[in-house]
Amino acid sequence: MGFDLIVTNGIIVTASDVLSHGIEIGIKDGKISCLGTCLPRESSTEIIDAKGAYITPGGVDSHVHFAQDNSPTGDNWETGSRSAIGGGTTTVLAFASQRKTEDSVLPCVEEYHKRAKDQSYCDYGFHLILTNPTPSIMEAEMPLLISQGITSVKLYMTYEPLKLGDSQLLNVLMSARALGFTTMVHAENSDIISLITDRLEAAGHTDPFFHAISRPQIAENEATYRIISLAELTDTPILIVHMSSEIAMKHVRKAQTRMLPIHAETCPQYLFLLSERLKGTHKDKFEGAKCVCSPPLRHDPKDLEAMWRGIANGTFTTFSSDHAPSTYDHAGGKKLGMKDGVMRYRNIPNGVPGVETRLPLLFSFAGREKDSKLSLQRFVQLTSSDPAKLYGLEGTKGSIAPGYDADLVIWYPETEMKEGVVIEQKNLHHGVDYTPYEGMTVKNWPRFTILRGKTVWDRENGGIMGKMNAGKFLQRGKGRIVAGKTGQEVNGMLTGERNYWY
Ligand code: DUC
Ligand code: ZN
Ligand code: ZN
Repeated sequence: MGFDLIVTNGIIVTASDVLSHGIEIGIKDGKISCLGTCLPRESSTEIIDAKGAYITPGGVDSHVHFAQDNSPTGDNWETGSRSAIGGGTTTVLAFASQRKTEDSVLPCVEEYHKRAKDQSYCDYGFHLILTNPTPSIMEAEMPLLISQGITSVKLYMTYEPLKLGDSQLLNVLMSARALGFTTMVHAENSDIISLITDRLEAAGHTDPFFHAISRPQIAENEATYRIISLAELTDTPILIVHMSSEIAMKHVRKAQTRMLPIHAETCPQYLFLLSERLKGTHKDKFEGAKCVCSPPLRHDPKDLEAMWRGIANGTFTTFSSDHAPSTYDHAGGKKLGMKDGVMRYRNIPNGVPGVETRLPLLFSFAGREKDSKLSLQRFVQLTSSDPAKLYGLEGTKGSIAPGYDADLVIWYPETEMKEGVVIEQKNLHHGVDYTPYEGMTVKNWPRFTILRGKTVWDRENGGIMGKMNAGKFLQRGKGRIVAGKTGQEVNGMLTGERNYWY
């Protein structure tokens, strides 16, 4: 039994360990078959020398938007997934988005499958965005989707075409508890945002900077507390996506201390970018549109520091890109927010690209040095192993261990990366025409990305090596709770009180 590939001379990092230098990875039929020393070679065995560098599991980006109807100028599956592998991500979880007018989700799921089929460079799955959770969808269609490997939903508390009211949220949470799907929530208070937006508009404050003014931290704070309360009441695990504010994050931390199964995600933009970026440049004030995303970029470096604390101390379970691509210089992209020379932030499509830069940005701050912001193991947890567990990919994705898919990132040894890498749009592989991280230096970049034992990214020899149809749809199992557990009593209720009605 020979190996197809042996990766030698590296330092393997998993969610729990940094192994000794030189443990080899033996790969057969796309899977890791063993870790060991002096693995037997055959003439047909390919050898990759990691040159003493770190090897981490292929990235699992559990929050990307590709080929969605509401961002037609950004990435399709070809460009989005190509960008993923160029930055070390081997699995993406994207969205199939139900329209409010649809009373079945099956056609929309089928449509999103079609968009991705044979178009992806990396493995992929779908979350379902539920905007009209009718009883028949929840009772008949959700079990079917779960059996087909779509085991998570995203709910919105804001955005008119997407948002659910509290009673709808409660009903979906109760279904989630009964059926075992994972629930992601976009938590911002819709009415606060609408009120401020209308008043800003009336006062003529419509340029991109006012996007941040229209969605203050208190809107995230209130919605976060509310959804945690609804999840506590219904005893349902949730993950609050793209968190940006310390005041909101503290509710998560407090819930976790009580062992409630409340998870949270943050994204690169909330660790690195501030609202001043929304002011654009001298040359082009509208350029601030490039950084319009929701929740918005916050004002103070202390806000970034707070998110870094959540990264390091375990409050966040996942670190995703929320890659939400809209071309800047396109009438149907970010320029929708500019009409007859007037800037109107409320018409700017929300989102920033980031699927390719996610891993290098965070890896730059991971390490064993005193001033590292997070450990290497924590890097793996956040970017790969914990999203895999939460979204039903445990045992297949997110670790370097026998039986797992051979998805790897091989970084550069520090000796070959003294100057780091400057992030430049011209070197990225997405379909968008900018990166918000232009000019930033990261310490390292994936030298190789390996997907199921095949090299799909070789930075020095041709770059993208994978094929557009190499990525396969991942039929996911039910996710597992990573933080806390179900079965906790509700604050202020009698023991077992919920049993009267639940
Ligand atoms: N916010 C979202 O909720 N979705 C996509 C992009 C964004 O900024
Ligand atoms: Zn969102
Ligand atoms: Zn999103």
